[in-house]
Amino acid sequence: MTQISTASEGNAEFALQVRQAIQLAMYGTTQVAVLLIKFDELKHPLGADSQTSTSFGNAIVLRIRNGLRESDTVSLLGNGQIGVLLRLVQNPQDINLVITRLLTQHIEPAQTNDEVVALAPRIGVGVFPDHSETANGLLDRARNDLAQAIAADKTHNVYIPQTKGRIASRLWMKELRQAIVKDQLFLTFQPKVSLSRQQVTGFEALVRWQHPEHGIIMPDQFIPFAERTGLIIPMTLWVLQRALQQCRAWNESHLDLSIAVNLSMWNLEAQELPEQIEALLRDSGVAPKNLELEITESSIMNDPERVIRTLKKIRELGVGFSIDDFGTGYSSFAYLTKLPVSSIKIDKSFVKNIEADRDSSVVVKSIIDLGHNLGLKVVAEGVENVQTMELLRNFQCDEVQGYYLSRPVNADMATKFLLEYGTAATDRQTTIPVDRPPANPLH
Ligand code: G
Ligand code: G
Ligand code: MN
Repeated sequence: MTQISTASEGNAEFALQVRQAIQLAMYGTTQVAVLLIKFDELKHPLGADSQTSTSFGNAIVLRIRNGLRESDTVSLLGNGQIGVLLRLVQNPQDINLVITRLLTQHIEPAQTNDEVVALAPRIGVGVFPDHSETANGLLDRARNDLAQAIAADKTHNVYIPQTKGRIASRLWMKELRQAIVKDQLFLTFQPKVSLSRQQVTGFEALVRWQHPEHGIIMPDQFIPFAERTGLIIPMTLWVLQRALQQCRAWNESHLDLSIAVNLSMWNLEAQELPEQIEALLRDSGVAPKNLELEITESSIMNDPERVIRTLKKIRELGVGFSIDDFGTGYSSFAYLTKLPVSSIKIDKSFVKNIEADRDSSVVVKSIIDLGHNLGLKVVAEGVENVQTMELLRNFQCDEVQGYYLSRPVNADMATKFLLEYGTAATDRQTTIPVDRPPANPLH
């Protein structure tokens, strides 16, 4: 798809392609980079308005193109410049890699019709969304960057990606912000059931987005984005508030239940979190012991000392913590004993296979024993059939969660499920049938 245009039409054509690339990236999470390359020694041949200079320029364009991906574009522009458009940049560091490759690959002499010219490229860079969100903005930025590099007698300025909070997609950002304000988010609830007491001990709140055009969007599709943009903070507060409100309703009906809410790394790094949780608990009237916060191993690792301080403050309020997706993160065995957690949730990737796969079952059994030896409650997630549940019971697992019991469902269905199975306060010791799956409220 790499295209080559003549210098005269190159500028307009290139700008158009940059514009189209930005429009696409607006809805995605990739970046777009514009590189402007100027070859010092080529001023004359490329600048001259002649057949020779154009074919010479085209030869260089072809050479550059060989080092790029199919989706990238190389154009011969005016002023002895070559434009490179990188459309689908997944990793910000790739931009510097491409620049380095261009500099090392194209520095050797090139042969024109009558002379050998040493190539000394300079490169300027403009990146969406870091530097601008318009094609002209990116081109201006790349031109300025190039001029600066030339003035400083450097080959290029190193592109420094904006780290946290980099806005990858303005449209999503705007829509997601509105989703919170316009109440397009809603919660589903998935029960956790105690194997020894055969009662519902609590629900995990899982957020969904009812998008006006795209329908229901699952969290996998917007949480990573919310995390990148910082929107995860107001979103989590919203989830906490609604989850507590629902928990309060259940508690008022004398159902002694806890509610679990997932936190992300960003939440844990915010200093205000303990106060905010304290305020939300106070406003909702839910007993702190009935709130459980799920955190992952990897969300702790960025700044463990600080996160542990935050966790301890929240723990002092009486709120419980569990480690979610246990076994998939960077191992934090060193921290496991230092964290104020009360339970671990074994990741569903291990649980799913325990009847078929001996390795998985050994891992699951070992995690259960490890948890118990540390005085922790152990929950298995992703329980999809009765065999798995019975095996977990043999392994002395404390609680189970998964499609076999119930998918995440709305509050009314969750309440129905509760009344069917009983909780600590209802005193209805209904047993979970072993011969057939429980009625799935979704079907
Ligand atoms: O609900 P399930 O469908 O698809 O969730 C997918 C992922 O999204 C899980 O890893 C889950 O922990 C996460 N998730 C769901 N709801 C929330 C939420 O309210 N906050 C955060 N941070 N993650 C959530
Ligand atoms: O990361 P976390 O554990 O918070 O994610 C919970 C996710 O697991 C949600 O997406 C939820 O829909 C999903 N889930 C819950 N029970 C099951 C199950 O039995 N099987 C599978 N495959 N996914 C499940
Ligand atoms: Mn979870």
